[in-house]
Amino acid sequence: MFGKNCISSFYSAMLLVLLCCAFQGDFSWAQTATAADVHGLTGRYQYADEPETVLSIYRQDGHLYLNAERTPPVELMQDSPDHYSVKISSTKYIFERDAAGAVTGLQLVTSDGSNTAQKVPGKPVRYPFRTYSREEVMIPMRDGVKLHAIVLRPTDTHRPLPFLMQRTPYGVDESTSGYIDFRYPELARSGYIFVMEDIRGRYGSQGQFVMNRPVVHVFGNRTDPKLVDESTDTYDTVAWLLKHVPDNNGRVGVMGISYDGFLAMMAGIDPNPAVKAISPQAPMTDGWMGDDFFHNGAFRQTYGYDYVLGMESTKKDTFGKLDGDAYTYFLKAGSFLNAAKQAGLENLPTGKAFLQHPAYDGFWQAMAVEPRLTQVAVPTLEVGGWWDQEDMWGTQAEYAALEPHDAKHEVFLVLGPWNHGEWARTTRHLGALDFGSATTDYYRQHFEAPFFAHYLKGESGFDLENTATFQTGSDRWMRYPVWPPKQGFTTKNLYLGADGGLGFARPAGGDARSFTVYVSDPGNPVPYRHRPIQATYAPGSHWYTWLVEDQRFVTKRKDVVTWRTPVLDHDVTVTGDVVADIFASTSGTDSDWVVKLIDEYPQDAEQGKMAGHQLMIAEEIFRGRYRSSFEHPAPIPANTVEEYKWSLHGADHVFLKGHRILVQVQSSWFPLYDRNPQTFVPNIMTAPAKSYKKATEKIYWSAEHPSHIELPVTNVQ
Ligand code: PG9
Repeated sequence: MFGKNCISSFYSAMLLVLLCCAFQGDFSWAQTATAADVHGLTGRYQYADEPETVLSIYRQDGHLYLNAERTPPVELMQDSPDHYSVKISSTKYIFERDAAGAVTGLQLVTSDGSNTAQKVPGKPVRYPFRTYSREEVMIPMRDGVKLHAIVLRPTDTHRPLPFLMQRTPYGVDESTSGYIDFRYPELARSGYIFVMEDIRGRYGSQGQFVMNRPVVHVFGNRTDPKLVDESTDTYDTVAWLLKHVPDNNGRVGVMGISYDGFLAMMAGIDPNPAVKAISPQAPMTDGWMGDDFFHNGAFRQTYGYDYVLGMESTKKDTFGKLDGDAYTYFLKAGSFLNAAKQAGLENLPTGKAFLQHPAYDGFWQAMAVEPRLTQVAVPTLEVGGWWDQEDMWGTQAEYAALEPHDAKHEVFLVLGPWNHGEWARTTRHLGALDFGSATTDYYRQHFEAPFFAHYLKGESGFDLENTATFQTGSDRWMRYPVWPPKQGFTTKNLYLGADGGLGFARPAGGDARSFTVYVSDPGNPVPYRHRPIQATYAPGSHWYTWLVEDQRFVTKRKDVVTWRTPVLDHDVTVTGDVVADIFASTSGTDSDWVVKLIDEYPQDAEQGKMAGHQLMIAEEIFRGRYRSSFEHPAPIPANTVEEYKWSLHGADHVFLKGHRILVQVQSSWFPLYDRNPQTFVPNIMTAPAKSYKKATEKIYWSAEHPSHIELPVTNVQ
């Protein structure tokens, strides 16, 4: 989920706290600082590690104000010399001084911790902000159900403006003037009528919520009130807005991240003709194949559990259940059925679906979006992150489905070094990684804002021809005519070999001795991130950065096997889809296979906190029972070598000279993924305790069964 509950970076949290305090009116409870008090306080303050975030303190009419690029002015009230606060929030603002009394920094203290921005030379910046009028409306759909929406119009112009709409299951009440300035700084400055709508059955909207509601209407049929879906609800909303909101220019853009990204794509399927641009960002696209709920058939147990309880227990979000370590909780529960029963999840619609539809049957197929993408109806900007912990699949899958139909050249793709939705924030970091500049701001300023300005207002300045990626390792923006790029790239096989070696030479040995063996024990599964594992969206949860976590926390386990190249004597650039092609046997009759392609940083001090870091570049799980068919699982013949081939997703990464490339294989990723009992049972969700058995796993690297990773490379001979 991307939204109010998941602001992960300290800076964003700070700014959000500030935002909540802006425009609250009466500050009479605290004192106003005098001119003498504020001497030396005004100016600019910058965080050393996030220099793009500048706090500006200025004085006006005897009052002291703070503002930042995303934070409309908020008055600072003096509590004591150098100690300030704002109304409502408990955040404290403490000015720091050196021995001579000169102000050196501004410390912000929240319940999450504190951080100091250093005072830097320069006059305070007065960022421009619009204010918006705010109207709540109930919009009738074709079946009579009314959807709740908030319409925010800039108050400084009556010029006809386009609509920019976001539809969401996460509630729109927080959509105030200040929120728009905070959340969409570039778009807010550009000028749109923002519309935020609660989807059917959520928050202020009437009707029944259906998780990822499948498309059911007959294309082109505008009237049948029985056949409603998110596409028809968007169509009807747009028709109403055009008629009822004055001073609009007749054009509508729809954007959103994740669930809202799924909804943005729905706006482009059999669209209202006024929809002129959509941007599905990390869109949930196929919840079984590779997005939120399953990956290649392996069930995302903690995510499914937390998300469905959070979304289907009530009409409003109730995230953050489950105290303690999720690893212990799910291990103790045994099967998912037991865990679901403990929480009452087995009676919620999607909880029931998990239990009754473990395979890729009609239930999940009806929800999948790609089969609907058989034409490009609207200019589309797809956006995704290399380390998206929730919907990595959706962006790349939607682009792949749309691109072959892009005769008019209206499908665009941007992929960057981000977790789920991070591009909406201002940061140059992800976990311990530092990309040297705020790639998020670059994306919004160079791609997102110009895209909408071009298609909704006819402005020039959108110069993205096809696709752009932020290439990690080299840390630079690249542009390609198509993703994955074809020209200049060759797919090379990176073979697993003897003694944990990894290289581009095909192995020559026989099966009898050319394998690596480990025991996978469902009683002691491999954790997917370091423990304790908090509930997905709980405060302080490490969910947001687990894909960039240093893999050394599991490398020494006997059930995680590693292959390594020698230290690279030149850069190796991987650009495109990374595919695992693994030959393996199991002593059981079912098994999971996890393959991780890792960049191992050198162990030298120059690397700072990245020294020795094992960074996953591409990684994915495959549930063995689905090797021949996702619809009809079948047991694996015990102790027989089988081939498993699956995508680890796209990457654009330079393994730098001095680094090593690693491949790790393991058979569990717990508790994000439920445990495979390793004995074939018809439904793993209800697997009896006795079916969970240790298995001896063999990964082959022989001439006949040469396990390898397909790498699209540019600079390997
Ligand atoms: N990843 C979330 C989600 C989307 C669609 C279905 C289920 C979950 C989200 O961030 O909205």
